[in-house]
Amino acid sequence: MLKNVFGRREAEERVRREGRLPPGQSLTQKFPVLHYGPVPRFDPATWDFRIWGEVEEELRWTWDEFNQLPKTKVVMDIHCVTRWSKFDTEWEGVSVKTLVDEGILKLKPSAKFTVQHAEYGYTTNLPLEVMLQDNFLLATHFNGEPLTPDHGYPLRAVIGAIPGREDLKAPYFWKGAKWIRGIEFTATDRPGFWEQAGYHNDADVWKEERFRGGW
Ligand SMILES: Nc1nc2c(c(=O)[nH]1)N[C@H]1C(S)=C(S)[C@@H](COP(=O)(O)O)O[C@H]1N2
Ligand SMILES: [Mo]
Repeated sequence: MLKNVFGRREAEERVRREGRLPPGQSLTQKFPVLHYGPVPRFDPATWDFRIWGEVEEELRWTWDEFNQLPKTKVVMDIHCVTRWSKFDTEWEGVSVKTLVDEGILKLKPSAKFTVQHAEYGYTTNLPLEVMLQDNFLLATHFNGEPLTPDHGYPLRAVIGAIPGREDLKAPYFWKGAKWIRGIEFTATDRPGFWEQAGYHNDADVWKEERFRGGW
């Protein structure tokens, strides 16, 4: 693998040259684990995924049903606000855009924003148009393997940057909830867990929108 052939610094120089290293970030070849609170236990008998809010009909899937939805693979670069970035990460899962395009999810015209709801009450918000981008996925697999418990098993949202797709908004990685259990579509914007704690609402990695205010 590349990471064994090149050292961290060389790999970082390469992505910098390629214009893929956002300001203030540094490349990691590890996969840091970052979250608030404990790692939840997964019980397939009681787990469900719910969609509600500004939708024509509410949806609820069991774990079996969720796994029958159309699957998509996306390769992207992920950027944590604590300054690590991980490149060429491969995710497989369900694209919200695909659900809309295939008529599985019917949004009301009043749906303008989204709130991801995860275990233990973690939430994070995104404008609808960002969740419908190609760089947002409800992922079950990372690099070909099911997620590990500490990275969000059985299901997590991921958002990152797709190289060459400067047309897509690329927020920091906290905008992807691990252990996600549902999505609420809303008419007005509702700040999530970190957003209420002072993190920037838009969180654009290229504009370095880390925190609200001047700190
Ligand atoms: N449920 C939940 N999801 C979360 C968080 C959290 O605290 N709780 N932290 C976010 C942050 S800040 C980051 S950087 C990523 C980290 O994902 P990782 O642990 O797989 O690297 O998860 C995000 N999703
Ligand atoms: Mo983060």
